[in-house]
Amino acid sequence: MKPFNTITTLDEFTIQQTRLFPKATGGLSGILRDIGIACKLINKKVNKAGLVGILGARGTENVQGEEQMKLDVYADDIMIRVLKSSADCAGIASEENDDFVAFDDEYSKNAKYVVLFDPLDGSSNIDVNASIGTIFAIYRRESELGTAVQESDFLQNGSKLMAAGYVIYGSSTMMVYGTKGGVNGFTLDPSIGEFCLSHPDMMVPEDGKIYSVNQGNTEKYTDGLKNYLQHCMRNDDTKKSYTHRYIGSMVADMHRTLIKGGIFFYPADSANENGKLRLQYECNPMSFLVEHAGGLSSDGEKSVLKIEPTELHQRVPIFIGSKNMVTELLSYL
Ligand code: P6P
Repeated sequence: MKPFNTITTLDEFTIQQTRLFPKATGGLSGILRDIGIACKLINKKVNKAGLVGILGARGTENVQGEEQMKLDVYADDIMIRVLKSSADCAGIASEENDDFVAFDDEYSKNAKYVVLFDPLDGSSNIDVNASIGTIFAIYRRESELGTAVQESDFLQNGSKLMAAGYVIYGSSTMMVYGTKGGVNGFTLDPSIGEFCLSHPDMMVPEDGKIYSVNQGNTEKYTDGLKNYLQHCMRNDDTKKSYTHRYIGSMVADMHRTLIKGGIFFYPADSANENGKLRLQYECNPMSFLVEHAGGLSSDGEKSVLKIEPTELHQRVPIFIGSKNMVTELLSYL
């Protein structure tokens, strides 16, 4: 039995996990370590953005037509540079880049994994100091080892994910990642520069009372969704009372949902027929985490993980969180 004050770092944990799978080669541990390094570098900049003149807009737009913040591009650049020098990543796709990036050196072409990421999600919150985060999704490549990765490597459905997670830059900096073996949380200890296991075996509470949605869009919702929101806001002794919480940063809203339970949703509406959030580097990684922590995700009809991707930056509606709350909402659709 380890003494109570023994810490388990992210590296120790991923290597312990590797030992559980005899055929594992440690490639996944390597990628998670590299993502941890990249996010520690991003964290350094995020924590003092106001001091180093890196706040604010960059005067450019990304493929989504969204204004790029200086920190968005910095985070994207760090993720690409660290993963390009990783022994285990053959290529990446990112919210900030129109197309995927195949790493073309011989070493990378023989790597087994590809990584998709949103380097700094919620970046519109940077200037107001609200929590933001990096979201990542790790797939085993399907194309032949030794060749450059193909677009098909990045269009695999969510049930094929090997691992997925996020780093939240909040009151503390935490990495939460999941594999089919479960979901675990690691808090960055700045005194040793290590992510240390702080939330082992995370499970989404089966029920909750927090609903998280941008209610400003209500008029554009279907009648079913409007009725659900009326249900949430109705306060009488025939039902539990609900609380509305919406940070406007998916990582922050999802981190709260994972820990406290509740439901987060960004539905389609009359202006956005597929909703706003991207399937491959926002909805799939979060759905993978939540479903492996005992929760539910849906696009309104089926698990988000069952959606067959057709484009790198496609958007999908998402309803995700505590099993009972997602089931209740879906009954209104
Ligand atoms: P809205 C941030 O821009 C983001 O991509 C997610 O992090 C967040 O959940 C959503 O958009 C917020 O969108 O339309 O409510 O501002």
